[in-house]
Amino acid sequence: SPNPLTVTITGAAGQIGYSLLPLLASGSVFGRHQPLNLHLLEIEPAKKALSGVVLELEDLASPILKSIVPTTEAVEAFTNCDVAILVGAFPRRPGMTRRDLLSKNIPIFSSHARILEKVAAPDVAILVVGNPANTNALVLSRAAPKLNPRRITALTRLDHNRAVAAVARELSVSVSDVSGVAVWGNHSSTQYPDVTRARVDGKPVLDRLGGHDGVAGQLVPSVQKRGGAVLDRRGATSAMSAAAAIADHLRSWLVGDDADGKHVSMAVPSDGSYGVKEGVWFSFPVRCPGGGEYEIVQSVEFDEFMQRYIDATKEELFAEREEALTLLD
Ligand code: NAX
Repeated sequence: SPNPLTVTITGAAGQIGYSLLPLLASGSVFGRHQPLNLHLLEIEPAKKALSGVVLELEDLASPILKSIVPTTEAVEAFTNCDVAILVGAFPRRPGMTRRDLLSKNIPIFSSHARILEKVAAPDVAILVVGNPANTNALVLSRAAPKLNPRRITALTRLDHNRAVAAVARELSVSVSDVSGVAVWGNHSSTQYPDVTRARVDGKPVLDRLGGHDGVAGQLVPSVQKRGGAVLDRRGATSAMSAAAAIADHLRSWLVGDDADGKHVSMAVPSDGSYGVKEGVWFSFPVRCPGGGEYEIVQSVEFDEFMQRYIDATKEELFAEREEALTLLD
């Protein structure tokens, strides 16, 4: 069997960690024949809870789990790590602005960055989940200039999956028949879930979705506010669907199951594509050939309708960047 992969999960005793660990242990992310070492990082107050999660992980009796290392020491957690899933973050409390959230998270992500740069495997693949995810990815990259920025991505796959599923529900078709959907920009309320190019069995469906006005009035805001709807009913933020989206993101990016040749959405370092200057992590439609490569889909033609959304989310990301850079100094 292949050499074990070392996968580090930060915030492993949190809600997303609890839903993500069984997906990893069952082999549904890296395959049923890929042995794993799981390194689980938590902070002191969650140490006991983490030890309980470890008991349950042991009870999965997974044949692919070669070792489980629970720890509160980031150096131990990131040593020789091949894949880092950064879920642990300072939570948003009522009354906190995005700037407050950023200032609490900058120390976490810059310290993890410096440790990753020193002790992780040289080509470590990093997925940032903790919010503000796009800007935490930027902070990480600034604090660890030796890490290849293309190996740092942030999660917008949950938003992507929500948009695909919403189109399928709206048209009463199977999710697997829907293509052409993408999420652009920030993982925040300014994100643009583009369903105007959705296709069902390869055919455009914008008319059936109510045209531009229908989409702007209903589908787009319902995807943008979906997290709030879950929070309102469950009394807790999305966790099961977030964990499944992390699994999808890692499988597309690192294993190369590119959803039947459809593109997926991922926040990656901007490279000037679509007029988004370098310097932020921006969600684009990407194609993943496998093995950690991705390519930003280049063929989307913006109309005025779309450009307005893109400008708003771009503006927000560059404003977050400015704040992050001042706080980093
Ligand atoms: P929880 O609060 O349940 O879990 C977070 C865990 O992280 C806690 O157990 C905490 O002890 C731990 N932690 C905090 N600081 C840490 C540090 N410095 N090192 C290691 N561990 C640390 O939150 P959960 O619901 O699991 O969400 C985690 C993060 O994901 C949040 O920032 C949340 O906003 C973000 N999300 C991002 C999504 C995305 O699409 N990018 C969607 C889901 C989720 O909302």
